[in-house]
Amino acid sequence: MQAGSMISSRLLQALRGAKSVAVLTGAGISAESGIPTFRGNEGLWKKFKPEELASVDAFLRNPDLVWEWYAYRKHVVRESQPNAGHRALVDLEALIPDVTVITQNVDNLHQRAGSKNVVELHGNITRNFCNDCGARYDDEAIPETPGVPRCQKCGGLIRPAVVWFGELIPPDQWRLAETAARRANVFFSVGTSGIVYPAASLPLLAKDHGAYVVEINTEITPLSDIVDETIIGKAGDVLPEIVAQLRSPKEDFSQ
Ligand code: BV8
Ligand code: ZN
Repeated sequence: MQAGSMISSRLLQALRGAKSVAVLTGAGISAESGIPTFRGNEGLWKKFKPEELASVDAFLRNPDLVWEWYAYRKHVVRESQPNAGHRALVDLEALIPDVTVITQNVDNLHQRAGSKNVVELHGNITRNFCNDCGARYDDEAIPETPGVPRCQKCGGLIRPAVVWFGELIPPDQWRLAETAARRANVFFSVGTSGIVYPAASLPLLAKDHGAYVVEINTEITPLSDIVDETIIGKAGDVLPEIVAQLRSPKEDFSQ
């Protein structure tokens, strides 16, 4: 499909009049950075099921296995770079007064790309804390031991600072996400399968508060039925195209 045609005039019009934009992102926006998605065919969950690894009891049952999985993902994240999709969201901040990125990702790539307002619904893999006393550890401070590292203060298990299944979204982050969704004139859902809640409830919340809701994904998802439009394409292609068309002066059809 010719690139120029994939951005509807309806979306451009909504963006041109927008004071506030919110963008929910999922693993799909980091796929082009080489970070495997969760549920795609090369998905991270392929070998395991989410509850087998990303939950407290999985960690307590087999801390070495869960820690090794996160140590592998930390390595993948460190070796990766933000891509054109992440950078387009930074560019958007210069064109729209208020842009909030609400991410389900834990890979820190929006922050590394330079996005100013990032809401981390599911935490951040580059941070860790002691499961017993809560002491915080950056990756550099983690003792280099085989298997799960132990807290130097109390001997407890150190875990990644991510939100596991069955754990609450940090209340301050959830409040920021809800506020951004409610006030958005345009709400994007980018690279998420729309399966994990409560994150997947945000597009509908935005729509109920009058936002024009647009999904950007390489395939149809459960959210496709409730959004105003779905753009089938890669985030790294579509988002830069939206920014380029927003930057170019409005075609004046009057002549
Ligand atoms: C909660 C952090 C209240 C860790 C993650 C039954 C039992 C127990 C719980 C539940 C249950 N039913 C529902 C629940 C609630 C549960 C849930 O939603 N489960 C789902 C599986 C049904 N949610 C929770 O537990 C949440 N907490 O509800 O608290 C509570 C408290 C106590 C008891 C009950 C409730 C916490 C959820 C957070 C879990 N943590 N991650 C880690 O990363 O290791 S979730 C994990 O999935 C990641 O964060 C990931 O971001 C997220 C969502 O996945 P996606 O990002 O959407 O990625 P996915 O691979 O699925 O899709 C990628 C998409 O991109 C695809 O659509 C693909 O087509 C597209 N794509 C690919 N390439 C591109 C692309 N798009 C554009 N461009 C491309 N290039
Ligand atoms: Zn401790």
